[in-house]
Amino acid sequence: MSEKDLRFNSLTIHGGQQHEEATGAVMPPIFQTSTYAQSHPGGHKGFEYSRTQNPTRMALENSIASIEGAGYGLAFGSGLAAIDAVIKMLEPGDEVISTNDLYGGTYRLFMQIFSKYGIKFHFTGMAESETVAALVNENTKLIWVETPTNPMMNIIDIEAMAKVAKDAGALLVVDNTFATPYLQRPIELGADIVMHSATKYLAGHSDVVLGLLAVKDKEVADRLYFIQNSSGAVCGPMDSFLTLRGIKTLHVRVQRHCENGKAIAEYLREHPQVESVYWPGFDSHPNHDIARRQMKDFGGMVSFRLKGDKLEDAVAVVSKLKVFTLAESLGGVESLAGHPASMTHASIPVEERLKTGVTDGLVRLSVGIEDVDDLIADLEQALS
Ligand code: P1T
Repeated sequence: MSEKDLRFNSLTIHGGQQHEEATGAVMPPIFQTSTYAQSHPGGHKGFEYSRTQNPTRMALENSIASIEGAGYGLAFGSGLAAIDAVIKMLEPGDEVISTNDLYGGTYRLFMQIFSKYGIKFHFTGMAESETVAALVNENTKLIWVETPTNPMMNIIDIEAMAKVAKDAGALLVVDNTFATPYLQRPIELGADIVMHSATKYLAGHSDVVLGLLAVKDKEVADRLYFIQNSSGAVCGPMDSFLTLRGIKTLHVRVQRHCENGKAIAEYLREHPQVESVYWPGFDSHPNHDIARRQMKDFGGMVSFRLKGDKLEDAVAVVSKLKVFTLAESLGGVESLAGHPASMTHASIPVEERLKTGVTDGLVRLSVGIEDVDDLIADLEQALS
């Protein structure tokens, strides 16, 4: 059976993988080597130096290409390193249109690093594609989408954005960290590049920091391979191995994250201390119909705002949680809680974050795969 006949749950395990030739090892060995012997200059077996290629990293790169339905995969030392490589394809004077609700570190990279080099960033809500189309000009080279967004769970129509990007002659990049390819496959919807903080659901166990790109076309992939090798922000073989191992259970984990996320969102919606809950599965969530169309389910990320919207109340709730850990990050098997305004989104200027709804009383939950009754009991005691 060829790989193209395999369904998603089989691709997470087998996609792009081969048993190791020398021993038949089912998992790729952790090739902990910086370099490779040559019989004469240029006489090598396809590997010269581990910044350029490493067999364990390559197994991971083949896996992400396979599960995203892309032609090519690239792995980096962090999600931000992957984003950094994408923006390095641009030149001074080029412009990017980005969602205004996005991970604070992405915003910081755009505004505090790349703005200095003459790249211009426009930030806008992307609920409607007309808003984005109105910002297009002859310098627009890239459209940056995160969906669902971090932390407001806004849903952006990937197909509609692909059309705007195509009309503009720009590339569409989708940060698929929150959804994962189990829930959403942006390349099939017209994206050129899919980006992941694999630190999150793909690796899935809060033990790795790593970034991935999945790329549709060879021409774009070659430009990115050149940057990956020239700038050198690659991940090591051990982290590549751990991420590859995580991906093999992605489908079962995310299925449970979704079930638990739904139960928690519904519990919070009924809670008297909670003002609003942001979870794309609610009929009332903005662009819920698009989420229903482009995602298989609604994920395990849930944000909520407390009544009164006070900093001290949000801090008290996240500090009282016991099964949920108060921590940055998301997407691991264990449940985490965060306070975006002071943690993950603190690098966004306050007036900007308030515009997107990241107020002081907002709490973000990464719902893990524990017994959901324990998670609800924990929230109950923290909110009481
Ligand atoms: O942390 P790193 O692997 O470099 O990935 C950055 C990143 C990119 N995109 C999204 C949507 C993200 O959520 C992140 C990292 N986010 C967190 C650490 C967080 O707690 O939101």
